[in-house]
Amino acid sequence: MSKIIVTCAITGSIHTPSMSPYLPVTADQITSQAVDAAEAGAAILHLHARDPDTGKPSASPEHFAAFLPRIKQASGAVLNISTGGSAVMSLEERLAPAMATEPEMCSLNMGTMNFALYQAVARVTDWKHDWEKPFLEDTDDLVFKNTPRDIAAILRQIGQARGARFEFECYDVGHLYMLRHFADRGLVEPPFFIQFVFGVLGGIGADPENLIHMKTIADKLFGEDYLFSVLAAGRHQIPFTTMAAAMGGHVRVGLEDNLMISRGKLAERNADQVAKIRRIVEEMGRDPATPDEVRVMLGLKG
Ligand code: KMH
Ligand code: ZN
Repeated sequence: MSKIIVTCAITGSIHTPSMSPYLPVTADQITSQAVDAAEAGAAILHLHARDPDTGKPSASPEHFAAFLPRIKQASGAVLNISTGGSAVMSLEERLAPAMATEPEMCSLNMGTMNFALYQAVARVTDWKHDWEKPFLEDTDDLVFKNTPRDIAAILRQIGQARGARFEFECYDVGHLYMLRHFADRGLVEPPFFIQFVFGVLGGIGADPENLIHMKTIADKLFGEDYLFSVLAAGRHQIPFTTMAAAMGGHVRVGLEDNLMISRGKLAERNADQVAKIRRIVEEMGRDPATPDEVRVMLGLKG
């Protein structure tokens, strides 16, 4: 079977410090966890920043600059800068980190949606920082805004103008049609690296039938012109990435998507989740692609 692309999403903007003492928030923590994840087999590192004092998700280019060059130099991995940021940030804020650098790769969220975080909040009783509880409790009315105009702006400003390629985050079947629309308009060229996202409340649920359906429709819309990867929230992470690997797809793990390493046990490092999925996929006869192999597979500028 072909090489498998392992992405690791190091910290994200959903989980908060009270949920896990292992969630990296400072530049040193993000750097060391990212470099370890790359050593464990992740070829792509999906990156968000945090305010180092409070752990709050940050779109400050300075916070990104405190770790991006260090990770690049120490790992050689493909660095993928989030343009999703956090659902409470404006589009301008979300794009600032990618606009401040020359990213090889960025995420691009393919539709507007609800983004409720009930599961993430359920476990926490004691809050370390003042911002966490209101941030999480507000999600009943949270709209993650990614209109066609927003998507076109990202494709033009980050893709066409800066040469970045994308991890197209598709949280539902409709998002695949949105990507097809922009490909038809000529704003983006294949090969498309499509991240199927399962288990976010507001997007498609984590049921195996939905993975089959997402792939069936993606095959119909993109034929040979795409690669799919899978991420799933929380406890669905390893079952869904395992299914993706068995179907010839690619995988994303990391503390952005799931804080645990096994039932009831927090992951102490992102690298532990990478090592776990690596063991599974290697048993299936799939070898992790190196960063340079990924650059060829996805047509990155390098
Ligand atoms: N938080 C994930 C469900 C982004 O950074 O652009 C999707 C994500 C979004 O990684
Ligand atoms: Zn992200």
